[in-house]
Amino acid sequence: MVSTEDKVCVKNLADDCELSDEALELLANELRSEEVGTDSIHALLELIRPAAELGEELEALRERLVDAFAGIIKCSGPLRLRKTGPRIMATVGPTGVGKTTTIAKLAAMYALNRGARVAMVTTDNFRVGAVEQLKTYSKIMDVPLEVAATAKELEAVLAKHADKDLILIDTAGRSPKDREKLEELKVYLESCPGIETYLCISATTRDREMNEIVAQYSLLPITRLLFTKLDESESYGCIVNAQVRNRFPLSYFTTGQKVPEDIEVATARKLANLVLRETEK
Ligand SMILES: Nc1nc2c(ncn2[C@@H]2O[C@H](COP(=O)(O)OP(=O)(O)OP(=O)(O)O)[C@@H](O)[C@H]2O)c(=O)[nH]1
Ligand SMILES: [Mg+2]
Repeated sequence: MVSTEDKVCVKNLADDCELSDEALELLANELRSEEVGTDSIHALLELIRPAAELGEELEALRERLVDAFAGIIKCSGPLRLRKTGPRIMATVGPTGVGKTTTIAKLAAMYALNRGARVAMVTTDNFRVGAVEQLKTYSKIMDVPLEVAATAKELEAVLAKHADKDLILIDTAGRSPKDREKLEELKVYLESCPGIETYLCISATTRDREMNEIVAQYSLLPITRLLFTKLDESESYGCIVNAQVRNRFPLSYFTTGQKVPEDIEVATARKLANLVLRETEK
């Protein structure tokens, strides 16, 4: 026979479960409204479920959820300079996402703020004004700029700047649908060893398009994701989805047009606070 004490205990447990389900459902809704994918929501909530089942309050659970992002989101940290030889990074991505601006921000950050020896390279010699955009930054920052349109030219430029700490390569925007141009870019980037390729995507991109961009650009030797225009985005779930689905670590977030200040190293906590609309503590 079930005792009264047992009945109370079972009832309390059921109440706790209902409360924990309610809290988890509320948090799931917050994530859903930010367009975080079902797969990521599930993974995040599983990490905080034990605390929810112990009856933790909603606010404490939300704080735990911020921490849980670190359990599912992979970030690379900043570009680390090497003791010997230059670190070489290239930005690639769809047109107009902010690749050139990002190169200028990184050049300024490393050359001006950290005193590193930096060179910039652009592949883009065919569009009116494309070289001028970086030339202006090159003059202001006193950082050399080279044009290397072919793999052979790139090889020569990299050899010329072998004494630098950091070489930043800016490529022309390509539509993810333009397979031929992407094939060309692949040959270019793979022609020289040691180039780290950062796929730049605007945070305003919708989930479906983003999947298409990552799928098409995966033809290239992508090593990192870099999200731009966070300041223009209404939601941040697509950043979570892109990282979790593709496993390329997140590198930087850019947050405006100003060079060099509008760039931040991507962290799981920063992303969590953006998604959950919390201010960084
Ligand atoms: N709001 C906002 N604007 C940005 C950001 N990054 C770049 N931009 C702006 O976006 C526009 C395009 O930037 P670019 O750096 O030329 O973009 P791109 O990817 O090099 O473009 P293409 O070379 O034509 O493919 C410029 O007006 C930049 O000022 C950002 O983080 N936030
Ligand atoms: Mg550009």
